[in-house]
Amino acid sequence: MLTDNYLSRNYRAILLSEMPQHVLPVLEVDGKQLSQSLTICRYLAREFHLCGKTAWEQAKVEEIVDTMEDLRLEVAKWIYEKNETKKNEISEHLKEQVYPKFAKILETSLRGNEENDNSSGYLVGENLTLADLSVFETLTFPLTIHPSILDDHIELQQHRHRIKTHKRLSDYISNRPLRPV
Ligand SMILES: N[C@@H](CCC(=O)N[C@@H](CS)C(=O)NCC(=O)O)C(=O)O
Repeated sequence: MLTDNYLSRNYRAILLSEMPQHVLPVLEVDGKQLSQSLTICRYLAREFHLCGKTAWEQAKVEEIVDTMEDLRLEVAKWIYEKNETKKNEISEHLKEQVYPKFAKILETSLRGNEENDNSSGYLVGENLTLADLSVFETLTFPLTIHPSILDDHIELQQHRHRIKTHKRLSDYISNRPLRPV
């Protein structure tokens, strides 16, 4: 049973001081605490069999997760920039260079999986993996600031829809609270 505790800013400072690395997120399992978001993702993926079936599939899943971390770092530049002029420049760079580059990488991965006789519509192998979740989640915030990112990428739109409507995910995705960045 997962409890998703999102904290208001007021409680955050108090709680952070009690966290092992004084940052969030932290996963608590049976009273034990685990820091680092990607470590948490990989642990949960192993627990719930979302890492790929073979060593090769596992590597391909990690390749996509690491690629999404590269995208997240690019978007973070926009989030943390305070100067309006520079922020607009980063926004243009994201729209003209960064999103198209990552969209191409993801389309190639989707097509590569199909060419390996996987008609699942997932990124790696025949089943949902952490790679699909990582792509879905990493694009969620950018789509709120740049809603047209996927306009020219029908396969990625279909992939997003597939994750959003997955029977084990749709309730959670449609009912979870919006998170300020
Ligand atoms: N590499 C860490 C970074 C964790 C991190 O920097 N978390 C931020 C929030 S995104 C935090 O808790 N900062 C302290 C604060 O908000 O005061 C991870 O991915 O979990």
